[in-house]
Amino acid sequence: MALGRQKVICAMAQQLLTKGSASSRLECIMQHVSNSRKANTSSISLEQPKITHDEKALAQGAPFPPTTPGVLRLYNMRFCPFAQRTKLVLEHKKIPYETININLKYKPDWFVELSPIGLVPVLQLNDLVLPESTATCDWLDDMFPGETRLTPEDTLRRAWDRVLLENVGKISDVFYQIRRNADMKDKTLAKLEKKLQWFEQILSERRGPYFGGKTFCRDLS
Ligand SMILES: N[C@@H](CCC(=O)N[C@@H](CS)C(=O)NCC(=O)O)C(=O)O
Repeated sequence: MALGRQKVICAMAQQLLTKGSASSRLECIMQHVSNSRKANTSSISLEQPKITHDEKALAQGAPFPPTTPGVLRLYNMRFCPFAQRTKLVLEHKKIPYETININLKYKPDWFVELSPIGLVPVLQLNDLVLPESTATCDWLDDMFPGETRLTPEDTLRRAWDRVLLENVGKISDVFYQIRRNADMKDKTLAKLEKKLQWFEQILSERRGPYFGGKTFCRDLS
């Protein structure tokens, strides 16, 4: 959680440097951080929300869909692999939530205002707004641990999972790098192979069918 929150604060700080007056952005960041401290499991409604994943994406000009107190909301884009991380965790933990699909080419103004880094996924619960897929997954995992826990209790193991996620989780970048610069193909593939060998070695030391070893754990998608 600490790491997740740190990421959010860093992302917000980055935003602070690039947009708006420093003092008003700082106020906004402090508000986000203080709101995230207030949220807890009991503030989430367990009723099935009415707005589902199949709704049309909202674009510029679309009115803001009013929130319902206690209803967890996911701002999503249907083909966004990052938002799918958050969705997978929500589904795995059977947490009721509503989905607002966003047209990312023509974002509604209210989404730009609401989202600290301008990207999906974003989770919203009452006054809490949380961006960044990994931060949302960490937060959900901390809020709803129990049998559906996805990250290890062991803090060092958890830290190592983060190392793997940050390094090997970005494998898709390689395909884009090769597409952008075909001359670098051999060098890029050699780097990828080295990384995969390192990953394989760690996985074999974990002796389990899953990334988490013997138990199911968040994957690297
Ligand atoms: N690091 C972010 C990446 C999220 C991201 O890149 N989302 C894309 C959609 S897949 C987005 O919102 N793009 C809109 C834009 O770039 O303006 C995360 O893991 O949540």
